[in-house]
Amino acid sequence: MIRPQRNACRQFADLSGVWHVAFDESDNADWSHGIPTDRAHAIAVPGSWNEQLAEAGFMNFCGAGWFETEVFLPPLAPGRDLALHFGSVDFYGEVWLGGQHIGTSSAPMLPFEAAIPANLATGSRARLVVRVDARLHPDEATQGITQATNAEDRRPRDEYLPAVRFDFFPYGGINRPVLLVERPTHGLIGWRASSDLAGVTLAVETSAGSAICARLTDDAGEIIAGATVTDGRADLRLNPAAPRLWDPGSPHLYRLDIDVLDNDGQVIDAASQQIGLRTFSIDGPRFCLNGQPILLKGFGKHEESPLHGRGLNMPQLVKDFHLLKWIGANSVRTSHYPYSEEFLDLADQFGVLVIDEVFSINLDFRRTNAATLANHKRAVSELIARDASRTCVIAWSLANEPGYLAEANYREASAPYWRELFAHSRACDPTRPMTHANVGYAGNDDPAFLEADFVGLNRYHGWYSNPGQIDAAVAALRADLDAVAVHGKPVMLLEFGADALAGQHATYDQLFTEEYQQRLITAYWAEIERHPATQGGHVWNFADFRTAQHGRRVVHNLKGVFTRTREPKMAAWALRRLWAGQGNGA
Ligand code: BDP
Repeated sequence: MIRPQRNACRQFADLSGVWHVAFDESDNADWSHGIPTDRAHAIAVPGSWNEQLAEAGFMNFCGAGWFETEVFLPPLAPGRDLALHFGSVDFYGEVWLGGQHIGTSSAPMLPFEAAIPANLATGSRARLVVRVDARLHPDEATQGITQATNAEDRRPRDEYLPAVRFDFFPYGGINRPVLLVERPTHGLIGWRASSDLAGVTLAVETSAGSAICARLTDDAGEIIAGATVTDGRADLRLNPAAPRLWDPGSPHLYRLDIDVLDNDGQVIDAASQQIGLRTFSIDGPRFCLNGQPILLKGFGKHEESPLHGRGLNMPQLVKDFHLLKWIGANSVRTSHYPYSEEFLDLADQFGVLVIDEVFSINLDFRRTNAATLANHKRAVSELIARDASRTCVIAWSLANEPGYLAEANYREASAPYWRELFAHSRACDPTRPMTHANVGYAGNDDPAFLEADFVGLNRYHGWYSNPGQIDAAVAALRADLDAVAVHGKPVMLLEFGADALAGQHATYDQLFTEEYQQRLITAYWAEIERHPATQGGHVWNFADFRTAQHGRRVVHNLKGVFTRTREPKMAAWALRRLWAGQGNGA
């Protein structure tokens, strides 16, 4: 799937705006020909329905919402196609145009397309209906649960509303833009671009044309390479004379243009992307960027904001990248799902390294089956297909906190699963390191560590254990780091932190105060810098975020160092000092 582009060969129209939605509470409606007007609510797309339609009673609705709008379909010239591109419909989407079923989503939280049949492209308006289902399937890589299965499993978390397997709100909606795409019927199928310190290697797939011409351009000029298409493929290499590298301090980007030419040298298809020259590697126990050791400093985040829910919020996204730079972070994990392509654009431009995470949270190995593994592989394949040519993406995280329920059979059930999943992922991208985020309950002997290129740990000593006891927390952290260092692989602390209610203070170590959050993060950071195996730390979380309703949360998870509206807590100032190398954060 090629990201929608605007150039001489490809066009798109953005269908963002106010649509209508009707909710099917009985779960048996067929409104594919149009939603009932007496049940329709105005809704902004992209955007989640929960906060937008809270007053209408849908804050906690976790079921099917039928969205509708009208779209103008231009008349099509011969050799041209129309399709609808959905950035993400959470979690599943079915699409009808003029009453015809034209598409179904694939892996949740990733793009999918629906081809528009030629008989509809007549230069007229058509009704577009999208059924959005906010319930995850039980055999998804993040397994869906209901209040009923929660109770059957005697889970500690059967008190969540809506029922979820994770600690964030299950927003429903069309959360990323919907684009009407016009493009050549035959042309580019896709490409894989990777860089090193000397230039760019490009592999292009096309269903038409006889040659590929690629250009790498920056303000210093342009270099051009050409190759003949053989069996639908062409391989190219572009080496600028004086290569300028990409890194967090100087994220220099080139523009890569790819043209498909016919026998007469006419351009019949074209696309482009931004790309930087960099390497990321593991050298013994170290991470290296462009051959130099690098300590990863940053955060786990979420895609969410007041009112928008998980809907793409560009002003907030831009603000977040300015805040990442302000605080001195160099990296982010896309906890716990693939983020928007707009996020990755900014990460490339601001020089933020990304650990790109597959949507798989708290995998319960009492309930995995062949379909779970197949869906997990599909989620990996589709994420890598979307993001493999991205400069900012340095590693893949294949799951967050599997074995969270400390299942008795976790080790034996998960070992073959991890072997197969990691092997599949490496076949999809042999160039980037892979990891997963381990939870303490799964143990320091998690079988996934054997498959991973670096060890990822989430640890909450000083919060869920040793509350209010920073010295004991750091001692427990050190014991964990020592235990996993035996693998001889770099170790990355992918989550640590403490909730703090902005404005809550104390002179002693008290949970939920800004002082305690700051002191705990500062003490962890000293241990991260001190421990020889540890190559980075990501604070949980960048900003406070909404969770499902639960006795442990006061509306939000408050582990953000920024509030949900992005005001800094004391810990944000402390990290800014620490990450700029200005003292101990106190
Ligand atoms: C970790 C999860 C994360 C939670 C965090 C917490 O990976 O999603 O939000 O704990 O409890 O276990 O704050």
